[in-house]
Amino acid sequence: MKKGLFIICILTASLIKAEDGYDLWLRYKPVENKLLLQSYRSFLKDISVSGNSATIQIIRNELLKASRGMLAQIPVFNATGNKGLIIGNNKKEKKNVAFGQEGFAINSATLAGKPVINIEANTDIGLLYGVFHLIRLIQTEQPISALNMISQPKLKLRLLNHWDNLNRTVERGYAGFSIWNWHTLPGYIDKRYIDYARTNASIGINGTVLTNVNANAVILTGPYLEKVKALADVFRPYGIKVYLTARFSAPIEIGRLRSADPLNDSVQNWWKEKIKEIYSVIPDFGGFLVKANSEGQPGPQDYKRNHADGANMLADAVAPFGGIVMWRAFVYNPESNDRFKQAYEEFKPLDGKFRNNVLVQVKNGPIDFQPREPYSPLFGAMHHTPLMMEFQLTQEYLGQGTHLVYEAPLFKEVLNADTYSKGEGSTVAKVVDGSLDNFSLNGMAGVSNIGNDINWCGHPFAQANWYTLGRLSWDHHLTSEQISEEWIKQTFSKDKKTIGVIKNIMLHSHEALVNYMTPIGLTHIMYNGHHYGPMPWGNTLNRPDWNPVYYHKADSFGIGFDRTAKGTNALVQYAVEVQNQFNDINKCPDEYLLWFHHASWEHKMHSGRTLWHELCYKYNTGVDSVRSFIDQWNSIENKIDAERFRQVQQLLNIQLKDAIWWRNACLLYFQTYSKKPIPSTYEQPDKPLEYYKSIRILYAPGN
Ligand code: GCW
Repeated sequence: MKKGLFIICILTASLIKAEDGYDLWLRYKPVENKLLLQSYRSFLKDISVSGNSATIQIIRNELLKASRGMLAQIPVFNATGNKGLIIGNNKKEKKNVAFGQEGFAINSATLAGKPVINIEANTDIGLLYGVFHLIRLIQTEQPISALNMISQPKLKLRLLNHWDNLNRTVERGYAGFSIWNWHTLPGYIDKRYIDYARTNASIGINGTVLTNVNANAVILTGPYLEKVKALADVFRPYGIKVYLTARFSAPIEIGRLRSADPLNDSVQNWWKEKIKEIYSVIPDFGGFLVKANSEGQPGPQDYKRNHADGANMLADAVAPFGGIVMWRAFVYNPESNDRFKQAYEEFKPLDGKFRNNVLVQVKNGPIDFQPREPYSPLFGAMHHTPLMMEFQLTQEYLGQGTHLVYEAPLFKEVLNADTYSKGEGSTVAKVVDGSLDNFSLNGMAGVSNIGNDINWCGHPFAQANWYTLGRLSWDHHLTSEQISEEWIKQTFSKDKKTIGVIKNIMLHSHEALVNYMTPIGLTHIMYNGHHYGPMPWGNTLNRPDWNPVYYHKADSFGIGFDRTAKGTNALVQYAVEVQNQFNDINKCPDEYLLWFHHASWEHKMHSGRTLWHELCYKYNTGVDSVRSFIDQWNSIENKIDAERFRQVQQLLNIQLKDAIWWRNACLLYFQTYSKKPIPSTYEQPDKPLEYYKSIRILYAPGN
């Protein structure tokens, strides 16, 4: 028996088996460090788990799976004995406030002369999180013999937002069709639903909005609620609540009312009855996410009411059941002279007018998930309303399913930004976690990048962005580097050199993309409609604020959007300290220059180069970075299984072509205004602008 195991270990170590990526970061591969292996084995040999809830059974199964895979050992479960690993609910009358509802403690101790590890929590879900934490320590090969820790999530709502339609297409989805098979639900429970819940629980995600914010009222009808219930039943023991998007005009579309006016009694009653029905089917239903009066979606403004009127109507109806409403601030209309200012203009006057079970959900930047945006000024402006962060995991503007972009640096940049709204140190993170204004209701959402592709996310590295959402919403103090290292060890390799190479690629990937797509604060210059590829010349859509030329404003003088007092004055939406960082064209950080200034082609950048030269430099740096990612990736060929190695290699090659496409198209187009040559030290475009203008991608995914 022992000999057999030994041979298996040798085989797995030398023949890196092909992997399809389905197991994500829960691969449970054999521990390589011998000393640690011994220690893990001794702690996980005898496990005592008390209780018998569905969650406790999940804990047992997970530990069994983890021990089998990583330690080649089957643990003995003994509910009463005080053995190596003791997992137990805090039975004391008084709950331990340090754990809260979802937190846990892990302590190493000695019991009757034997070393033990105790995992303690106030709830079974807390225990599950504790167990996943311990498993993560083992997967990443950290010592566990001297643990003494307490962990509690910094945010209450840690949510995925699926933009999944009922016909299984996914808006801005690049990983296949929706994993929700509405047709076969509720009768058929796809294994994926369980694996989805388990994977989310492993990183602390505790809620999921199942449907697209461009909502379909049909989801609120009886037969569909049965389907939602089936999913909620699967997710519950994993600590995951289900939420839906509410189409504001549902009372008309499925309720036969003539109006959806939030101040109308019959409308209010309709929602009350509907919500009662939902809770009778799903007693722990989380609540609603709403996109209203944005991009053609119905909303309270259709009846001359405001966002608070709309949100509060729904909030009153879900309140008796403990539900919440996440009301999105993603609004803009063509009348404004600057789309940047819209959300603030509509929402700031409503601060303090929302019920206390409403959060306003704000995209990280003022425009729309662009490669780099300054943080949305709303984060410094709403001290009487909890603001929920909305990040986009799906890479709509970040190379979609094709480019390798690790988003943690982007998210951290926003979270660390200082709003100065209550003096220095009023970071966006403190607004979002509620500590700045004392909100116990707080949260972070990520627009999902999950689909039915075998590896869930399309690009093997896109999984890291899902992982990041969970880890950052649990603890936003974690660094991009820590998160990447954890993820790499669990997903690709525990070899030091390999980790170093992959980490280096990941940590530079976002900046590389910014450089080859939208350097120096350029924004929204992508292709119309599907948003893949460059189209800085775009000027044909009816709404000016959908056209790239609206955003870059290139002319013979220069380029960029003047948001100072001489321009649209959007800068006044920030605190004075922040205005001072951006106001002066000579002091404004290079990466935001064209967000706030219309700068001359001759403008002297901090590097000493002119703006035109800097643009050429940045676009070329971006392309060079991708070339270097390819070299780095190739250097670890024998360290990664062939299947995933080749997948990433092929995608990186496409990414390089795309980066060159972006660089050439943008530089040639902007050159028609700058009238300056691309310095001869840089690679020259091999085709004329007309060629780039003629490229059409008719069937891009995700529309
Ligand atoms: O980024 C834009 C997308 C739309 C999306 C919208 C939103 C769901 O292009 O597809 O619609 O944002 O966030 O509501």
